[in-house]
Amino acid sequence: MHKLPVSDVDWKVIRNDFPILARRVHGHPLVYFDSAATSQKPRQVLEKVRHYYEYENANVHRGLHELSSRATEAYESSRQRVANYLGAASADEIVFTRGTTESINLVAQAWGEKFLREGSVILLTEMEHHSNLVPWQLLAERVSARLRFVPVRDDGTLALDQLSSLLTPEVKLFAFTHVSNSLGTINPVSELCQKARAVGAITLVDAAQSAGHMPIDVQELTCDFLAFSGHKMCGPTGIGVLYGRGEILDTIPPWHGGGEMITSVTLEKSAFKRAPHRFEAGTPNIAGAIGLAAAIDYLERIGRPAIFEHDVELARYAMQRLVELPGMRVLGPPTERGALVGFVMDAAHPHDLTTFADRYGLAMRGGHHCNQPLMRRFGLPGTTRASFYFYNTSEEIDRMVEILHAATRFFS
Ligand code: 7TS
Repeated sequence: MHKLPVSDVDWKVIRNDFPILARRVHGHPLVYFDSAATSQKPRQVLEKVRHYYEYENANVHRGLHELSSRATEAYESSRQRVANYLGAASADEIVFTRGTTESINLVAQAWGEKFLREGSVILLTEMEHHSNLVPWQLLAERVSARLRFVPVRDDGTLALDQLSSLLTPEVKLFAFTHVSNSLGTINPVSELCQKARAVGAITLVDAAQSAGHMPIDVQELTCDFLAFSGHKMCGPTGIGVLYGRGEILDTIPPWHGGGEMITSVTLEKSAFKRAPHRFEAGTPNIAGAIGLAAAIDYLERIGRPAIFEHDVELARYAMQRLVELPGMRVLGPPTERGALVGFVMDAAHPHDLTTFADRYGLAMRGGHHCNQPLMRRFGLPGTTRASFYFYNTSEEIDRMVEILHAATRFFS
């Protein structure tokens, strides 16, 4: 597929692929700065899903008829598409799930209950989204394992100097986010995976905020598991991925029981398919998988290096403009960050600020962003977060700053 050279991407033209961005909200042009929650969807993805339902819809792996074969082929080639996107060794390493949350719960339940025992340690970080915290708390409770956390420094980066004392041989799993959804911090995945491997720990990377934003190669990163959601990368909601390294995935017992995941069933017991099908009980989200593959095609046509470059530039410009505002505190590292900025202003509570901005068509998120322990770590009730994607522009950041100036005047 033709890839545009990094500097030649015409972002203003690409924006036209997103019909929703032409909307007005409360009488103002929409400025959508909430892509970390969910991204908008380009026409190409919407059309692909519609085409599937109009011309190819049937259940997969079941009927011996033309449409069923076509649906099966489309579903399985989407799996291959995801494998290529992640640099996985085989499509068998790709499990379709409902999203990041379900992917992590699969590992916590199916892998965790088989391999963790009383006294095992699960290492996490203080910056994890609740999706990469609560499933481990539940698991720890069930198997009497312990949780341990890599602290976050004041600048929003991980206290990596403490890693050697935290990564002891009792650590069986190290699960951490690639990009923080509140701070924008980009963690050094490859380094963390290597250090974990040195003590025999399995690694899980939460790529919810990175999979659609930057190149990812699971073999280069050397992670064992990696989880992400389609809806944050131009794909539909309700579809996500768990990548699991082949040797490990094959050792995990089934999770949900039902149709599609068995080889034979008697009234007393069943035998199960190999990974990944053993983890996909019941009718899967066929249209979702096809939509996700279309989203990947779309992102790959632009090119992830170009998308990342644009992200970095928007984040840099936002940081530069935001500090002009009185009583402004921006969280997270000053450089090397993902496409989002979380901030607090003396003038108003994050909820009030976000509600004020909404009246002017500016969509941001205010609150704890499913990061309650992290907010507590910074002594904050929450933040206002502006999160960007390649369809956003520096003019929209100017508009945000204008609205925040108006909010400062209004609240004081
Ligand atoms: N992990 C991270 C780092 C996330 O940012 C999110 C969602 C999830 C996991 C969960 O993804 P899901 O698709 O399974 O829900 N983050 C956000 C957010 O920042 N605002 O809304 C959802």
